[in-house]
Amino acid sequence: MNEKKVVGEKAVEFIKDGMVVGLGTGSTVYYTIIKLGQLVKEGLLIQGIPTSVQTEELAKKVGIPLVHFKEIEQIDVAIDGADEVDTHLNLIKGGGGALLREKIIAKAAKTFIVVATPSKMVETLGAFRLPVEVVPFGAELTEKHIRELGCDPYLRQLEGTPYKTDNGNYIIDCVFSEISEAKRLEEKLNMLPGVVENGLFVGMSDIVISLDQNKDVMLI
Ligand code: ABF
Repeated sequence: MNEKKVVGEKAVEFIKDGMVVGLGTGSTVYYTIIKLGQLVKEGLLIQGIPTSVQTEELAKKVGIPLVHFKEIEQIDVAIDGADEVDTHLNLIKGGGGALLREKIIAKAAKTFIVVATPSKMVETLGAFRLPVEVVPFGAELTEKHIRELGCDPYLRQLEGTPYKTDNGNYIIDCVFSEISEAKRLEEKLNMLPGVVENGLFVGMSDIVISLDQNKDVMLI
């Protein structure tokens, strides 16, 4: 069974004619976008707002009409993946490097739906390194401030040079091991000069679509 496909495609049941849809980034929401493209070909009338250049290209390829923020009143539904989902539906996101645009769109959406296979479900966040987007200027100093919050920070590399996000920033992946006070940590990180955003999505998820022990789709 292709768990990502089953979970990703289930999310399209929440999409109706006339909606503005936030399109997430990653290998699970990939299936959501493919399915939406098929439905658009069959007449579904939606407008998409992508959370990354990668998603923008995929949406164009499958024929989902895209719209810019200035042309809309609001985002009806945003659908996205996650790296970890805890029992309070708090998330770690950003493994794919798109966390800033993902968080902007998730926050703006009336409903934020997360598509996550069972391997993403955890008791407590933190086994996955927490991505933090920082401006390149003084990143070495920002990394020191982040370390003082109690983690081992690693500047994300790509082919031997610092990885650059769609926004031209760096990503520092932080080994916290266990994050028990996600809201506090999210706020402390974003207070640091040089930090643009971090991958803790606290209290933002409205629905999580996953699979139960019998591999049946479940909504949390
Ligand atoms: C995206 O989905 C990223 O934030 C995250 O890294 C990625 C992980 O999801 P998947 O396993 O579906 O690729 O939103």
